[in-house]
Amino acid sequence: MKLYTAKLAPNPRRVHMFLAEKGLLDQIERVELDLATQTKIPDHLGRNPLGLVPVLELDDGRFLTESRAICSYLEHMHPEPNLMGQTPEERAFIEMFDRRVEWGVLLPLANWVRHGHPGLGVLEKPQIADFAEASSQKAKAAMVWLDEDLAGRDYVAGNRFTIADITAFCALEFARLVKFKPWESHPNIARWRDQVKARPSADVG
Ligand SMILES: N[C@@H](CCC(=O)N[C@@H](CS)C(=O)NCC(=O)O)C(=O)O
Repeated sequence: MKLYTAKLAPNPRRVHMFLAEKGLLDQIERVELDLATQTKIPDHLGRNPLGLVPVLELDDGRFLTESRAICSYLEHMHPEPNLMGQTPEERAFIEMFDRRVEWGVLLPLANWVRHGHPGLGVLEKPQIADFAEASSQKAKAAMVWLDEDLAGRDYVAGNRFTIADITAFCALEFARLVKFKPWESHPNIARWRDQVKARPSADVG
């Protein structure tokens, strides 16, 4: 298997962190692509017509895209440690929380960064300042419910670390590019982030 991926980008980082938690980081070859020049060319469009990373090339030559689908596949192939739930109920709730932070936290933060950071103008054409501003408002509002959610439990999806923590953590790390540090004003996010940041997988970019 081979992972087409990129440094610093939040979705590839989700998969890197997931692999690190599974102890698989060094077992899968990683091919780093330059997002500015190597994702919208025929070679990569052949792997993913959307021209995005991550893409996992399976041993039979098929290309699996979408971070969560890649993680689901890895979870089935390497069930321990469990990151996506053991029982039908647990799996469903972890998926619910993971999608909640993917759409409610990662999406507005990514749009804020992509439309608001001058360095990402090469990927986002046109960059729309008003959209960056609107996305920043949505992201800030999301921090309120995330902080409230985390008041009642240790991790995003319950009392143990799961894929939902990986998604939320990678989203917040990416937002440091626009100097967004919600842990400075939201105590439950701060406590949760400290716990996640202490894991070795958090250092994998
Ligand atoms: N829904 C996809 C999103 C993938 C995605 O947006 N990847 C970004 C990096 S985080 C990318 O490849 N960007 C390249 C570009 O915008 O040209 C997933 O979960 O994997």
